[in-house]
Amino acid sequence: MKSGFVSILGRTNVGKSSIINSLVGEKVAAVANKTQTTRTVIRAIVNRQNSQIIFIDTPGIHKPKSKLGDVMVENAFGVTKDADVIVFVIEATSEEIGKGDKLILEKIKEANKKTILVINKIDLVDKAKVAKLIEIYKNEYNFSSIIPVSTVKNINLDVILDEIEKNLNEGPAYYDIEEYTDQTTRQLVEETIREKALKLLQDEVPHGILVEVEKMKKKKTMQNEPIYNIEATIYCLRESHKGIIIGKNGGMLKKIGTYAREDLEKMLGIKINLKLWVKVREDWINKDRFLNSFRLN
Ligand SMILES: Nc1nc2c(ncn2[C@@H]2O[C@H](COP(=O)(O)OP(=O)(O)OP(=O)(O)O)[C@@H](O)[C@H]2O)c(=O)[nH]1
Ligand SMILES: [Mg+2]
Repeated sequence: MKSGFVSILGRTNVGKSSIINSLVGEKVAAVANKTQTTRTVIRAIVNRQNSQIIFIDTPGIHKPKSKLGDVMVENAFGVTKDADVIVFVIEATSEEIGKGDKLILEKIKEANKKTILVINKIDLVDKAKVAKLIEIYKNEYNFSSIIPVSTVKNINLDVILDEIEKNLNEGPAYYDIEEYTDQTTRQLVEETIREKALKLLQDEVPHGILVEVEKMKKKKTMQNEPIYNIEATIYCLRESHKGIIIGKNGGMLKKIGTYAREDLEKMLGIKINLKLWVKVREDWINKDRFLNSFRLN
């Protein structure tokens, strides 16, 4: 039996969470075509015949514009220090090694661990471009392997698991076989609501959203069917954002709620009654007292 912790590191929006969701086969982490989608470090578990791989999804590396951003980047590099294997994800569309990737490469060289380079989104470019990127990166570090993949087209994803397994040491199963994440149901609910808000809202509004579940109670309907009554608050940075999140005649909030409910019903296998509120928590992304829960230990 082999096992180990695998940290997924990369710039924001390169597809780290998409890769993890696909490899685990469950929706573990929020995915959106926005920067800074993942805010916290999330564990996701893949059980194979002779191994258990524990993935650590990390917030994307970016130039922080808030205290929250500082914490996110710090956490991403922080957990990578404890990983057995690093999976460094870059985008196939890159022309060369940009600033962000350069910084990550420096940290990888410092860590000097077994590192697999994954070039994601190959569906967007031609083969010659991928070959050129491989050449550029080969000269930078002695990667255990370089794997071009497309997560949306499901190309080469299983190769990532094979390569990780090769690089793991012998070890026990750290998690029960039926577990696939360390997140609580409450966290999954909060992340699902935030993901819908991220997808539906524009500009700076979605980056200042924080979701907190206030109540979660299982009940029976009149027809004796089980139902989850969930109430949550969406916090935002300022009054003007609140109006945008609620939308004309409450339309935007309704949409966020409907999309989140549909996903959660599938995920949790139970009917859900979801109530959402919107409140302002003025500039919380720069206030320490709200950021403590994001800090690791
Ligand atoms: N075309 C294409 N798009 C992809 C692929 N993989 C992921 N995406 C898209 O890329 C966007 C970002 O994906 P995420 O998985 O949220 O990226 P991330 O690296 O986790 O981002 P952060 O959490 O912000 O660091 C989403 O819109 C995905 O659908 C791929 O193989 N091809
Ligand atoms: Mg992510």
